[in-house]
Amino acid sequence: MNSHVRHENSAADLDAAMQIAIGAAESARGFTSPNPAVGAVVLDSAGRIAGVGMTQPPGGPHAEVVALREAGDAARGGTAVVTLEPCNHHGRTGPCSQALLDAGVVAVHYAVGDPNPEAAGGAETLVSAGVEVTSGLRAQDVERGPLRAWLHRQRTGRPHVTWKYAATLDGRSAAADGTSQWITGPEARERVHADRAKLDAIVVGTGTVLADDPRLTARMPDGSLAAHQPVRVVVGLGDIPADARVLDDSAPTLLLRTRDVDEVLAALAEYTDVLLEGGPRLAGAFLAAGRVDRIQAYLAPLVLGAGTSAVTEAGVHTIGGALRFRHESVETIGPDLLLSLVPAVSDNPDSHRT
Ligand code: AOF
Ligand code: ZN
Repeated sequence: MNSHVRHENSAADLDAAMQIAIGAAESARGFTSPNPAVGAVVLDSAGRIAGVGMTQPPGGPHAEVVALREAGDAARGGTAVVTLEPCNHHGRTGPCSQALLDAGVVAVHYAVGDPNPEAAGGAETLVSAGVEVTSGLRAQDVERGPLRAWLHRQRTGRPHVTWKYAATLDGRSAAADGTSQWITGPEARERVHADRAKLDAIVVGTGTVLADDPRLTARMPDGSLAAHQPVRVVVGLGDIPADARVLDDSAPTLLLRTRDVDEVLAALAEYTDVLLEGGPRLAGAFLAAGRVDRIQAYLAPLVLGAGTSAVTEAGVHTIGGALRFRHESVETIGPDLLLSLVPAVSDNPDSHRT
């Protein structure tokens, strides 16, 4: 290692760099599947930002390599801040651990270890070469944020399922006459479209297609299509009309003639980040099967007093059997609330959940 005294990055500088890396990773979500969306920042030897990178589409360079290229010679004696442990394998690209060593980086701070056994080991390689390595910086933000679905799939082998719905204060997703448009305000709708543009697949039941004729595309505020469109998936035994909007050519569409939740997930095994958008029966089936990994509940300050519930038939018959969730975050979005919830760990031994 260099014997001269080098600039020591403060904890605040590293934290700021990690926040930039997380932002970079977020911007790549939707474009990297099946690879994780990773972000990287390279600081020069004086602690200034010299390069920022994010994972490129499969076959393209990893985040670290993009950031190192931008930094060029400024990486020598510098520091890399990365959301995921640098890979150690010759996959579609060379090992990032080696790229960091070749560039002369002397410190690496990453948030989350790589659970993929093929790619893991980057930290060890770097330490063996005399690089200062730490892990855990903003790990929770990364685990809940850009790497959430990918980590879930690495752990379980299944896509990560978010059930998203909008409902009134009394839990209705449609009025008595079936009308359901504009429960939430324009701010929430914009958020939904921005989130859609980062997904791999959106799932709905045939009933929703018949009732609402949704497009299920990710659109920009001006109505144009976002750069990335998730695959649209329609689940159910019933037919949908040939002129349903979900069958237009703005995004690919998959028709799954089943009602079994695990058959749906098996058919979607190549996807990582999946959104379940309704309707109430499909949501109930996923909830009953314990296959909802996160809920995004948009609560609008309206009362209908009648109309369709957001969920029907979730397999619960008594209060003791209620499916319980805890909130990860609560946001206000215009006039609405967005609750992000995850399954509460159950202490009920009869529960299907663990
Ligand atoms: C990193 N930086 O930006 C990403 C990493 O098929 P490959 O060669 O592209 O490798 C994919 C694996 O590499 C992936 O499963 C994960 O373990 C790691 N992804 N690693 O150092 C990155 N995207
Ligand atoms: Zn890599």
